[in-house]
Amino acid sequence: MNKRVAIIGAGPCGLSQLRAFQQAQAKGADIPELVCFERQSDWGGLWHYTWRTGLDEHGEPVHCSMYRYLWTNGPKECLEFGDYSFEEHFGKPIPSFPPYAVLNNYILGRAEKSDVRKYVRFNTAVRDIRYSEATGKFTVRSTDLNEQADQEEEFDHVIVAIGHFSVPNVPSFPGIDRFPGRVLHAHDFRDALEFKGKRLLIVGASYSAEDIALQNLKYGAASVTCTYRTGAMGFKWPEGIEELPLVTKFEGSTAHFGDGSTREFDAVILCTGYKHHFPFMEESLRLRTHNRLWPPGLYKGVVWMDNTKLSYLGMQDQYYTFSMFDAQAWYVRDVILGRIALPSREEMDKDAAGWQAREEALADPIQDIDYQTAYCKDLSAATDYDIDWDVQSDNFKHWEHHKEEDIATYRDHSHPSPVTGVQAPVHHTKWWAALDDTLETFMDTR
Ligand code: FAD
Ligand code: NA7
Repeated sequence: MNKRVAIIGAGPCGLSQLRAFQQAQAKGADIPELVCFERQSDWGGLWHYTWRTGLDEHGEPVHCSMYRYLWTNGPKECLEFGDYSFEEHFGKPIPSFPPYAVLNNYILGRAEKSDVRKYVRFNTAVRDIRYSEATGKFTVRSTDLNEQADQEEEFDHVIVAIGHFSVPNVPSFPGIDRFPGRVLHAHDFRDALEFKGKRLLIVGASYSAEDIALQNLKYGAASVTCTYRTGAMGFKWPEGIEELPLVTKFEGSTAHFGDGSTREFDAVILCTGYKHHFPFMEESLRLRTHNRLWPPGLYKGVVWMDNTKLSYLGMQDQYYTFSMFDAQAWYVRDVILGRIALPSREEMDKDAAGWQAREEALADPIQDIDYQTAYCKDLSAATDYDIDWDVQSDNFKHWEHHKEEDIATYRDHSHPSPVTGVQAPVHHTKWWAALDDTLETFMDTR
């Protein structure tokens, strides 16, 4: 096959795409030439932790939004790869909620086993992607960051896999410019010990707010106040965490809230989400969406309907992660290999409109989970990707229930693997008491 495919990003989505092609090749298929562009010096995407914030060693924006002491916020059995179990990787069943170092090790384990590193150009940032109607090809301009040398190349297909939790959404509030303590976005949060003994204000009411609030209290913050715009998270919080309506203004270190109350703070963390940001895409190819389960413009949630040689992976709000990325990557692979024939534009629009209408009617997290499960099943039914989505879905529902019961203990539960069927062992230490986030301590190999 003399086609060339550009994959932008070697995070979990990009690695799913490389594995999808490699798996087809191992089964005898002729695959296109693959070039995976990765701006960082190593793979793993967000799971490649760095202490850096702001700009990196090359002056590029730091991609990492991970922080120390991050234990996965959903059961690992909900993100397990269908073709590579945790048990295969670690040689034994492991507990359901590992810290980020363990997850990164697992992600990279499959990538290394499938020998796809040879396709990745590290320290290479994509700057510009344009499509030519005349040639039917994309021109991709990239910069080798070590050499500061630009290169332009042509590709038949482009797959954008750069994630959407890296470019912070940063609102402002009256008086915040004169707040005397530290103000940062979750993207720049690295170590809860910085806030030990401090009175912390957290803006936002979603996953980052929930986890950063809990972990700061766990590591010794004096108090944590979360302030919400639309609705409170409403969990049964441990003593030391409270929720208030949205902050209206700051006067020095005093914050005023929508209900008229005031509090003094030492630091503010904006857990206000991220932007889908594709500055290198020509305008007509650029996905525009907020964080939602059905981003517009994508057939089957991946294929850019205005130009089906372009795909985006992992652009949805995510209950499912790695297994959904796999289902997407397998689908895109089979479109490129000509195994899946795309229907007419009219039919694609109709299919996407149906999913969007269903998304807009969703009323609670359990319905969200059923919706994303149905989406994953729809994708994988078209390819040879295989996993028990019903086990993953049940795990999500139990997890939601455990969170409602007690937000501080949901990580102490265990869940069954959708690949091996084995129930995970209960961890040797309760999450609240587990302060060391290393792989060695988690695996108990010290
Ligand atoms: P990313 O992981 O963001 O990888 C994108 C890659 O693209 C990066 O390596 C980046 O360097 C590269 N890139 C970007 N721009 C360019 C460019 N111009 N040129 C070349 N390369 C480029 N998911 C879970 O399942 N469980 C969790 O517990 C969990 N916790 C999370 C905690 C945080 C703080 C965040 C932010 C996310 C979390 N997630 C979690 C969700 C996360 O989105 C996925 O797990 C996963 O990392 C998404 O993979 P991705 O490949 O789409 O994007
Ligand atoms: P999300 O899930 O996109 O949530 C963003 C939150 O930020 C959400 O609660 C928003 O409130 C809130 N937000 C956004 N803008 C504002 C303003 N202007 N004022 C107040 N609050 C605001 O992002 P997260 O970072 O929590 O999670 C992303 C991923 O990181 C996730 O997959 C995790 O696993 C880790 P709203 O509810 O819309 O009123």
